[in-house]
Amino acid sequence: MRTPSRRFRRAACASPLRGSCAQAGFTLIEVLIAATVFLLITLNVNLVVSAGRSAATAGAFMMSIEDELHLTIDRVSLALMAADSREVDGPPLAPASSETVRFQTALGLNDGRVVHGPVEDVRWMRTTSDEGQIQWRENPGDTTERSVVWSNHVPIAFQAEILNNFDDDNENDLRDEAGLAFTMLGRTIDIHLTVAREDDTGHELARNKRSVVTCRN
Ligand SMILES: [Ca+2]
Ligand SMILES: [Ca+2]
Repeated sequence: MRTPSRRFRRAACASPLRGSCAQAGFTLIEVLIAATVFLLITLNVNLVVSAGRSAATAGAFMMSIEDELHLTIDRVSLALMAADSREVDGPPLAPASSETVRFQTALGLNDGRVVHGPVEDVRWMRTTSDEGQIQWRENPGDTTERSVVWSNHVPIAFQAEILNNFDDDNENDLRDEAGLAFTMLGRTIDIHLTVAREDDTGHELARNKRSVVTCRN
């Protein structure tokens, strides 16, 4: 009586697609090698897919930080661009800086006199021990006050800056600047902004941007 193994080998020899009968069939070692190779390929594919997913997630997270940073600094810049430079209060000359600016917009002339809009301000407000939000306010402190939050993820200090040591730690020509920092020279206002958020693993990612605007009046 033929064993199943012998029948398999004979069938393999009979196949026109096979080479010599000496090459037909698989030894246990060949099967083990094939299984090991298959396992290694599967593991590598899983690693590549996993790494790809992580990179895509990290990229999307970083993009959301960049979006918040650009949107916020654009809003601050547009608000200050319309300000009357003679009615801007708060920003000092560099290397000092402020985290608040108060201003009024010049609406136009009436009988040769400049007509101003309501008082507005942009300020950093602490929400946790080391983080805060950026608020725009109209008629601040008044019963008619209106306010809008432009960002919720602004750290207490600009990236890599150490507060209250009277040093420019991050070498950007500002000393002890906050996560939102204003300076002013003539009609030009310099804005520095950092946005920082923690990802799912608790790792903090931060981006910063500088914008220089010139008041129209
Ligand atoms: Ca600095
Ligand atoms: Ca410092």
